[in-house]
Amino acid sequence: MKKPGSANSSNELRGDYSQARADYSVPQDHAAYSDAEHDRWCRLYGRQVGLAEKHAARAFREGLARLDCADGIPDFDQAGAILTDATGWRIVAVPGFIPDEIFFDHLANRRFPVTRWIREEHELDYLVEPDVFHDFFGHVPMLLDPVFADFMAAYGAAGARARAMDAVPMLARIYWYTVEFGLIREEGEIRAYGAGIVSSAGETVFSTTDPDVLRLRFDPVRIMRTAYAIDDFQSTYFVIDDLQQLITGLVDLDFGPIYQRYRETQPFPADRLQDGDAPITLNKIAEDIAHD
Ligand code: HBI
Ligand code: FE
Repeated sequence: MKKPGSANSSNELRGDYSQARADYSVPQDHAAYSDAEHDRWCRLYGRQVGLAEKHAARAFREGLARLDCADGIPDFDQAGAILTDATGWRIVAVPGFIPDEIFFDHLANRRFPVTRWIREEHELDYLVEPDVFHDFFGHVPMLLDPVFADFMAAYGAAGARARAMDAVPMLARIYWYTVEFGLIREEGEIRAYGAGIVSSAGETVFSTTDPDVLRLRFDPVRIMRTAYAIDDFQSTYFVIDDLQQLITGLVDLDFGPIYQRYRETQPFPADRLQDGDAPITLNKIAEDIAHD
């Protein structure tokens, strides 16, 4: 996926923006996908669903199962009806990365923009921009969870203030370290709920099992002050105790004073501890279970 908040002239982007409406939505044109494209989806799906069984959060696995989309690139209207039934969200097709203010507005109104095109055969393991596999497989299952669905809408609604205060990069780090690369403690294990993780084979295993990567307790201010890499596995992940923490930790937080205080400061590099950090180790989690 693309770095949130990054400047982009549309000619660098690979989707077809020529037919897009003012809100950047386009028809999905489901009938236009080739057999080869559906087949590519099926192979990506098959690989990731197996890894998700082991390493993804329960909400993700349950949402994915309900979407019933193993057999080809999903029809957004059909799958969207399941989503709307669950949490009132809708899917809108987009050509790819869209401007911040349009993206925020869609989320605030419970519309999730899903890129319509699928990656090429040589990109099965990695691509920089979001495609339909990342956007749909990665993001839509979590939107079937009512708590997560509310959090995402609140995130979108927070966009206007971040823009007015010139602090979009700080808000974008929240998205990055939760929606894209979030980890959760569940049944004594570290599991993934972030779309950037669950749509990547390598990072699903790395983020949940690497003994050395930094895993920090969820801390909104620490997150807003932490830089991130868009072209490699993350070197720090933030771990929530349950999805409700996204509401109690973020939706009830007054971001204005935090933006004011830190928006001019240099973010922390992602690959090292800061004073006061208490990293979570996999051993520590195993010990906690032993003592439960
Ligand atoms: N557009 N299609 C798409 N997908 C994104 O994840 C996305 C975007 N535009 C802006 C954006 N993300 C970020 O800037 C915000 O999360 C801050
Ligand atoms: Fe994404």
